[in-house]
Amino acid sequence: MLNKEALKDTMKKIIKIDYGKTLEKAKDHEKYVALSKSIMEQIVDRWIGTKETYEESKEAYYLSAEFLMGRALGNNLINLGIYEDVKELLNEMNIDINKVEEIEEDAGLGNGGLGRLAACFMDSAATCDVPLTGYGIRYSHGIFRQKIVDGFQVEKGDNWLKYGDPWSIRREENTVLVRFADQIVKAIPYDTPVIGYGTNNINTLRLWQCEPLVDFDFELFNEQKYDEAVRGKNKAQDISRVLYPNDSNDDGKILRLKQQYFFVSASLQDLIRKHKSLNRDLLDFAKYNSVQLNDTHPTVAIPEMMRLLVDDEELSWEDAWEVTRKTFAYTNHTILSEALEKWWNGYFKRILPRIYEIIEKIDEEFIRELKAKNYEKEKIAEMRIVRDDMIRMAHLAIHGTYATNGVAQLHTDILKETELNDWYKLYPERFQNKTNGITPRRWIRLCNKELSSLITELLGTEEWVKNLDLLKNLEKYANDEELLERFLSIKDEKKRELASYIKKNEGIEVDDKSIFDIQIKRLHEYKRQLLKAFYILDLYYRLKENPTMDINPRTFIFGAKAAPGYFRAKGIIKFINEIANLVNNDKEVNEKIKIIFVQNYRVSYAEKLFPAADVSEQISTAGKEASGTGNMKFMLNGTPTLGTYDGANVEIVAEAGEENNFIFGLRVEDIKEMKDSYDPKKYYEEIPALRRVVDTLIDGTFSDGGTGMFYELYTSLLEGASWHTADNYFIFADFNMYKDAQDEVDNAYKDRLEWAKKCWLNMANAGKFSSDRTILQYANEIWSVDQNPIK
Ligand code: B1N
Repeated sequence: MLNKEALKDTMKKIIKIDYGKTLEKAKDHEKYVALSKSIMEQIVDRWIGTKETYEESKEAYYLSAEFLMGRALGNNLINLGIYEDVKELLNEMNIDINKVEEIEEDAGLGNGGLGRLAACFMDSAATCDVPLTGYGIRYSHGIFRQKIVDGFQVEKGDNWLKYGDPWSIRREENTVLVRFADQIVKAIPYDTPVIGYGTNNINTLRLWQCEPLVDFDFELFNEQKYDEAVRGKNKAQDISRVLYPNDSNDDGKILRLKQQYFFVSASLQDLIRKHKSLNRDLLDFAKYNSVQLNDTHPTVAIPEMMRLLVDDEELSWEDAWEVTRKTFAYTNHTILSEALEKWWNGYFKRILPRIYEIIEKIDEEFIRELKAKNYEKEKIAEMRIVRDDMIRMAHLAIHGTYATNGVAQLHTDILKETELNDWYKLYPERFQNKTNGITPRRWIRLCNKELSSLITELLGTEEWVKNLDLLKNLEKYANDEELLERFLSIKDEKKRELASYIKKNEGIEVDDKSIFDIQIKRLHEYKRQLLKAFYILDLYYRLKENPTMDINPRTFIFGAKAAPGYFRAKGIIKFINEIANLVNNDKEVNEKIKIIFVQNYRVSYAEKLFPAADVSEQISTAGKEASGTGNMKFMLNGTPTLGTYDGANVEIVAEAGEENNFIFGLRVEDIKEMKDSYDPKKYYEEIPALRRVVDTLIDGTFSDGGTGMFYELYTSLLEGASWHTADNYFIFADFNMYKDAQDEVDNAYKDRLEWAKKCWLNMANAGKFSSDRTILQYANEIWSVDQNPIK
């Protein structure tokens, strides 16, 4: 299949042309670039063919401010089915494939789950031959690189392009102009192939880079005003310079608004141009195009589409509205109020005055619609799009689209019954659920080759990588001791690999025989890393009191970035690291427990963590985590969940069985009931163990370096703050139940085979959580696009 000689020759040529040297003298990153470009050469024809085939019928587009792609090389080799061949070839050339893979920088153009979901969707669409193109921003700098210094998070710039970007092609000829009131810029597309697994289809991720119209002002230069001569250039490049590092948090900054409008306008111009070039009527636009809005971040697409159709294409307002509303669909990813985007209309008036006019007109017509339906004044005020000088993007998104979906059943139910209930009553037919998924290619086939081989051996085929429901056939091995031993030895191997990676990166020795208890996700109060921290500290004190306590040795692992401006989240990181410092340096408990906070958690680190996990921590306050997707990655790698009834945990447990997981804590209904009377002080006073660990925030046990972080955390729990009630994520109320569940975990782990069985049954029941299933539901139930395999 793979022509090794040809690949080798191409690599050699590229190293000559690009670096002016021979292969023998090439650096690892040069070999990486040469190999990647050689693969690009091999796929270009199929890429072109896919594009041409797709143009014949309806296509879908995924507009997203974030695509958290991670590394490309290993994944592309796996999807092309040539990983082993290339590994062999490199071996013959005295090159270690692992080294070449490890040199690649992550494309970290996203924050967390929302951005990674977009990346999984791209992989699944390509694999399932679904005509889906991704549109986003080619940030020069992705999510910051995190260092831990003295226990504090320190942010460094991310420079993912330092070795170039061999996986993208700059398409100068498809440049479009984007106009703001104060500036006109060029949007230049960079296309990256999205290679499906086991198919000839190759889809496209098109990311826009912002550049100035004129590079350089020669007149100013000649007047020796050097700074001014490049000022316009810098101002334009600012727009695609850096990803906003907020996850589940809205930062109403003018530059962020410019980013959103920039990529949305460029993408829609691109679509309209293509539609017209195929000689299609604009009134038929929605017949050929369906555009998914990934959260509200690209919602300015709705008024921008109106502007393009009415002002530029001279459609009537009514026709344009009809086309627009039939084109877009909206996915909601959160109900946290601080994450719901609201823009001050002053920004719009200043930067995008025509867009603001259009939004006002949409709002006026909406009010008319509600009045005609006899809505009361107050209800109208609550639902309208512009209120108190703020534009509420979720309202615009629901009103201006034909479908709104949540990302897990529980989340969708909460949207319909509570958060968006008014909207559900107004447009019941628009609401849908699309439970998230993850791609099995990256999240097991690539990152856990050992377990993948075992599965393939048992099933006698690799089909499961494309049809994850086949894993169900593995259930019958759940009592096969010999098989479970093989599973456990793979887990052990992955744990040893992780341990040595941790040793190298964090400089800490971990016991690879201990339970690896892992919580990896963005740092946020609602995700309750603090609950786990309190539990560990309590366990530490119990061990000190009772050194012979019989527990399995455990390594508690955290990985999390905090938004740079999120003071409390940073305080929690410092607190965890203070506990780690105490515990890890105490010889008395060292054989039993250890705490690792891995630095710079990201996609490529995740690929090492998920396969090595014994316990998956999914402990958010019920009702707050829309779905979660890390929970699915653990499950697929055979790891039981220790979690609350929240997000997709509910569905995970329904598939894998409650008896194979550890579910605890308050449920959505419980919280609803006790919300108004909740008094965390009562728990604090009545549970001495809780009080003891909470008090360490203020009693001098630990130091926050004089930042006031710990005191602030303490008061947020016991007193609340101007914007929230005390302990508003119910950590105290769940503390004892979490502790009990943790004890159960410890107990269950003692029986190795019983434990392995739980792991196995989780893996065997993970089929539902393939993003192939999710993407086909979007294709069938929202976009109405057909799978379209190329010849
Ligand atoms: O989206 C994921 C879900 O699995 C998670 O539960 C959810 O928290 C996450 C503003 C967000 N919701 N909202 C965001 C990201 C960036 C930003 O600037 C909000 N991320 C989620 C996938 O559905």
